[in-house]
Order: sequence, then structure tokens, then C-alpha cells
Amino acid sequence: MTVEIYLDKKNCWKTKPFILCVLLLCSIFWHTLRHNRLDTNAPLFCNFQRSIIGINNASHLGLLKGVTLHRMLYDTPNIMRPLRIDVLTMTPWFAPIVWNGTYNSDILNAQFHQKDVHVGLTVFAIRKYAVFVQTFIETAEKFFMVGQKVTYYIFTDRINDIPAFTLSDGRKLIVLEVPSYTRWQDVSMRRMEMIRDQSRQRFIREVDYLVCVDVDMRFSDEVGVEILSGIFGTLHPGFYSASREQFTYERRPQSTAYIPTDEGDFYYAGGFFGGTVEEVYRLTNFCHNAMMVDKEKQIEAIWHDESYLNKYFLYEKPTKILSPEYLWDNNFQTPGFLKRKRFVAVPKNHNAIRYRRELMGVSVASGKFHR
Ligand code: 48C
Repeated sequence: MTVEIYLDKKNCWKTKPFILCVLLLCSIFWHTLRHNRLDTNAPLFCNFQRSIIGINNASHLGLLKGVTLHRMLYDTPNIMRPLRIDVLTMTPWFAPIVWNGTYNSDILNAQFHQKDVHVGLTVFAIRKYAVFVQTFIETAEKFFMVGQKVTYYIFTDRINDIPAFTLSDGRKLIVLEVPSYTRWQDVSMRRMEMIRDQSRQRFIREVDYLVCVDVDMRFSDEVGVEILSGIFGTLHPGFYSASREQFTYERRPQSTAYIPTDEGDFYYAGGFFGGTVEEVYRLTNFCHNAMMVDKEKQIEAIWHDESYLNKYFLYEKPTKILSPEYLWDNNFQTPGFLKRKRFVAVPKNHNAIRYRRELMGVSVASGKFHR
């Protein structure tokens, strides 16, 4: 038999639960005074904390928006006929791998519309990379989360070089002025720190999800809410068929990004990750702190922020993985299973665009996707 206690507002202070709560608060207060710290591990505190949170959750449930279901017509999912049999669509830890033909955008858009989801797209355009912003935003307007609420966050040291854009309804663009670094490797790596800091300062209040990408790219096909999950990474276009020994992980045990040759699931690209603001905060905070530990020891992981990202995802598995459809470089041969190229590297001469010295008559040839 379960007994539910409903507190009568007027005389609740006379009831036993109220008196118990007061005594509990006094004992915690006294405990704090005596030990001059709040021992949040003390069972007493934990139970108290749980009960308080429990009460909050109970009241919170009443505030949840009602569910309004809309009629939709689509083919019946067929248990005996998987949508794709040519590629892996689920990891051993039950994270879906997103490929063309494995999802219904209408269903997903309806779900995310109901939740009134707001997505932040972060991109860094430091020094000469500012030249990529125009194409990036123009193609994002055509293909990225069309119809959803999107805020572009452009981190740059050249605020005057960022063009003005006319954006579709529900879309905003915010320019964040940040410092540059001399070495392009540092520019790339410090993105983790700046995303972490802005997650705490503003993203947590302004958006629900973050999508963090490279700027020297263009959207060339739909990228929608199918990518959203707690924390997601993207398969690197150069390593989808490689063995774990061939992954270009950091292999020096002295580095915090170290992964031994008998570990590793996939090789994730540094140019496209994301998730809820909370989860992206945890990821970027880990990566930045790991870099700083290495920096103290004069170590820099082989592929910079990408190496630390891969270490994070080894032990904090992504809850969803994007296929190379979401990060492609046409310098690679197109495999048969790649039905769509949604986000593609803009051809560039790395040297010309990364370093200060002006290389006249820049030949447009991009190296492998690696930096
Ligand atoms: O904004 C810059 N400026 C730089 O000088 C060097 C890197 N970057 C940012 O870091 C851009 O957002 C780049 O997309 C990203 C590093 N990624 C690349 O350079 C290639 N996409 C691999």
C-alpha cells in the first residue's frame, strides 16, 4: 500500500514532514559549520539532495508541454528488410551511424519542431580563413537545418571582414571577436577552449544543441536534425575503411591523447562534432585540459584537436555517428556507398591560406583532409 502525503498549504508547518525537513536543514547547517564544508558525499546530504531534487522534478513534470501528435503517412518500417545492408548503421554501443536512406526527415523534423529546438552552429574564421565565411553561410542557409531555429556563431579576429547576410526566418548570426594565434595549429586547437568558455557564458542560455565545424567547407546537400544527439562525431573521410592500427591516433604514451594500437573504434574528424550544450561543454573542457597538460610537457598531439577528440570519444562513446556524407573532401575517390556529399571541403592551398607570407598566384590544390 503506498501512502501519499499531500501538504495542506495553510497548516503544513504543523505537520511531521515539515518539521523533519527543518531538522534536516539544521543538521546539515550544523555539520557544515563544524566541518566548514558541505560534505556532499555524506549519505545524509545525498538523500536530502535527492529528495529536494525529487520534489523539484515532481513540480517540473507539471510544466512539461503537452504532446500534440500529428497524422503522418509513410511506408511501414519492415523488420525483415533493413534500409541499408552495404554499410554499418549501428555501433556495438547502440549508437546509430547516419547514412542516406536510413531515416525519414519528415518524422524527425516533426519531432524536433514539437520540441522547439534551437541549434547553434559554431565556426572559426581566424586570420585569412575569414574568406570562407561567405560561402559557408550562403550554403548553410540553403542546406543546414532548413526550417529550424539556427544561430550562427562566427568566432573571428577580423570582425570587419565578416559580410552582412540576409538570413531566413528563425535564423540569427552572431560574430564573436576572439584573439588569433601565430601558429595555425594553435588556432585550430584553441577552438576547444573558446567553445567551452562560450558554452558556459552564452550557449547554455541561447541554444539547445551545438554543431561545431570547420569553416573552409561548403554545404552541398541537406544536413538536418538527423545529426542531433547527446554527443556526436563524424567518421573521417580518409579512414572509414582503415584498421585501428592504421588510424592516425596519437601513439606516444607520454601524451594525454595517447591511444594504443589495440584500442579504437573509428577515426573521427576534428571538423564536425556536436551535441547538447552540456555534452559539448564536457567534451571541449576535456580536450582543452588534455592539451594544456601536454603543453606543459612540450608535447603537441600529432593531429592537434582532432587527436584529443579521438581520445575523448574512445572512452566517452558518441551517442550518434555521422557518416562521411557529412564531411567529405573531393580529393578522395568517391566510394559506391557514398550516396550524398552534404558538407564538402573547399579546395584551397593550405600554405597560402594558413601562413602570413603572401604566395602569389596561389595554385588551388588541397592536400589530404589532414591539416
Ligand atoms: O580559422 C582558422 N584559421 C587558421 O589560420 C587555421 C585554422 N582555422 C580554423 O580551424 C578554421 O575554422 C579551419 O576550418 C579549422 C582547421 N581545419 C582546417 O584547417 C582544415 N579544414 C583541415
